[in-house]
Amino acid sequence: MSAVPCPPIRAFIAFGSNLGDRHANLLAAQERLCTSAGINCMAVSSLYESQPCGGPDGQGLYLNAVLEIATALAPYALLQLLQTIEHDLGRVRNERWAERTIDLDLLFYDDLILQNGSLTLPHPRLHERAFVLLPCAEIAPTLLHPLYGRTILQLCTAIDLSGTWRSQQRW
Ligand code: A4P
Ligand code: MG
Repeated sequence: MSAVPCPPIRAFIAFGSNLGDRHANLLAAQERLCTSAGINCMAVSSLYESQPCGGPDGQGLYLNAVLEIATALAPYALLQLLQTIEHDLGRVRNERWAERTIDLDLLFYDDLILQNGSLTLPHPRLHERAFVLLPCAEIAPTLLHPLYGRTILQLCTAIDLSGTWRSQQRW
């Protein structure tokens, strides 16, 4: 039996960077993802600036975005690819929510619901984060959260959106 889903799955990836050249980090991650085997890039949000949420004091602002892909990769293969790209772009894992060159989170993999040590789907904190919901709402406002039964736009109305705003920078 093949582990490769067919037809391709619709998935969403969150990008975040608040260390080094944030814009270059996001661009490089997008370039790597969109040229990877088994991935077609379908839509990308604008870039968003955001106040750091959690983690140590004194961190710089984040640059965030969300990318929609169609993928033939299975969920764990996709997670592994994201982590390889993070590593190649200089991601160092130390304190939780510490500043980072690049964070690539898998938000949704179709409507799959999953929870284990290495992968939770949908991403467990996406529904409470303006820096994820605002860019996601730009490209997929009617996407339904499979656990909460609410669209991305509806989730946006339930949280405080201050602290995240559209960046002047373009891709
Ligand atoms: N993991 C489980 N599920 C997933 C998933 N759906 N996508 C596991 C990606 N990874 C997933 O992640 C820790 C572990 O989560 C991984 O080993 C993976 O197997 P990590 O990237 O090593 O560490 P992290 O990102 O610091 O941890 P965590 O808890 O995932 O952090 P979050 O929730 O991603 O938050 N503030 C602003 N303004 N903008 C941001 O982008 N990001 C974070 C990170 C905090 N504050 C932020 C931002
Ligand atoms: Mg992460």
